[in-house]
Amino acid sequence: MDDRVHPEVRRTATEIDTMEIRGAATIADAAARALRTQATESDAADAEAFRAELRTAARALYETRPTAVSLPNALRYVLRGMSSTTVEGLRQNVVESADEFRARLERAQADLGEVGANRLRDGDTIMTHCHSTDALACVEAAVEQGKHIEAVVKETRPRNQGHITAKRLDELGVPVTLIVDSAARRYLNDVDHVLVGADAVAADGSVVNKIGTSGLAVNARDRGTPIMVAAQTLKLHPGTMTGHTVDIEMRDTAEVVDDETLAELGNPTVKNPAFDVTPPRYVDAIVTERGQFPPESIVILMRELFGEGTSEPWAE
Ligand code: RUB
Repeated sequence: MDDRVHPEVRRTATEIDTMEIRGAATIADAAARALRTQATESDAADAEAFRAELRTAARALYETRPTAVSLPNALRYVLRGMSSTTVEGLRQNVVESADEFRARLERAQADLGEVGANRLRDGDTIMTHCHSTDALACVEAAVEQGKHIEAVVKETRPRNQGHITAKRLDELGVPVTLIVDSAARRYLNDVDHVLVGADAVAADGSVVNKIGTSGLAVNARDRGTPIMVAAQTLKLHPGTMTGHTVDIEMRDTAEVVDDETLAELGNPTVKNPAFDVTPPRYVDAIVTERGQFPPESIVILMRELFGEGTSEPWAE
């Protein structure tokens, strides 16, 4: 890594890569915080060197994981704030835009939670997949409204993020039933909503989320269970408006099976995609801080937010 990249930024990049920092919103928040540190600690000699240093740090963060669009959206937001012509001015710009970004993220999640909570009735049971802070914000708001909510939580192999969800729901006082992923269809008759988050939402309303979401959505549609996606506008993917597709991360096969077992099995090929794409026809509502949208009309919100598209965060 370029030695202008501050150790704190390196550490954040490593933690995103190894998934100690994970989940689209949390990754975006950590990236904004890291750029802030890069700015406050920079000893760049002039404004041009400062800008170059920040762009280099942003690229190091960007190159960690490819799917969550909240990451480039965060980097773009912070870098766009750089308008001054002096180092001190630029430093101030980055600090302000990073702080503003992080505050907006927190507020958006709380606002989205209120919108999502309105879809949940007292006594409802939800089914979750993976761990999404946006999805949990909806449950938290519903609980705060005095509604009794229960949850069926899919463990979410191979990394079992469902365990984090189970713990958080327990902290909210929500009774949890934990199931293996392949038991989801059996329990779909017992639930009122499937509630998941998103790493990216494309212009056609497709939802990119943890692998297994699309199969869950197809099964839920078959059973007539509504599918609600909690995704603050930070998850909207501007590039998809101009035809770009979302890159699906392939992770280390050691997450699926260890080397010893693999050898015992005769070394089969192992694939470990981290995310999949749920077509819009399987999604009932995308819940954002700007209200809820049928997936097919999310592009209207995207045009309003991004115009007709954006370039790489460091190219502006
Ligand atoms: C996390 C995941 C989450 C989204 C949304 O995958 O798919 O559903 O990122 O999370 P991973 P949030 O564990 O591989 O990062 O709502 O917190 O942004």
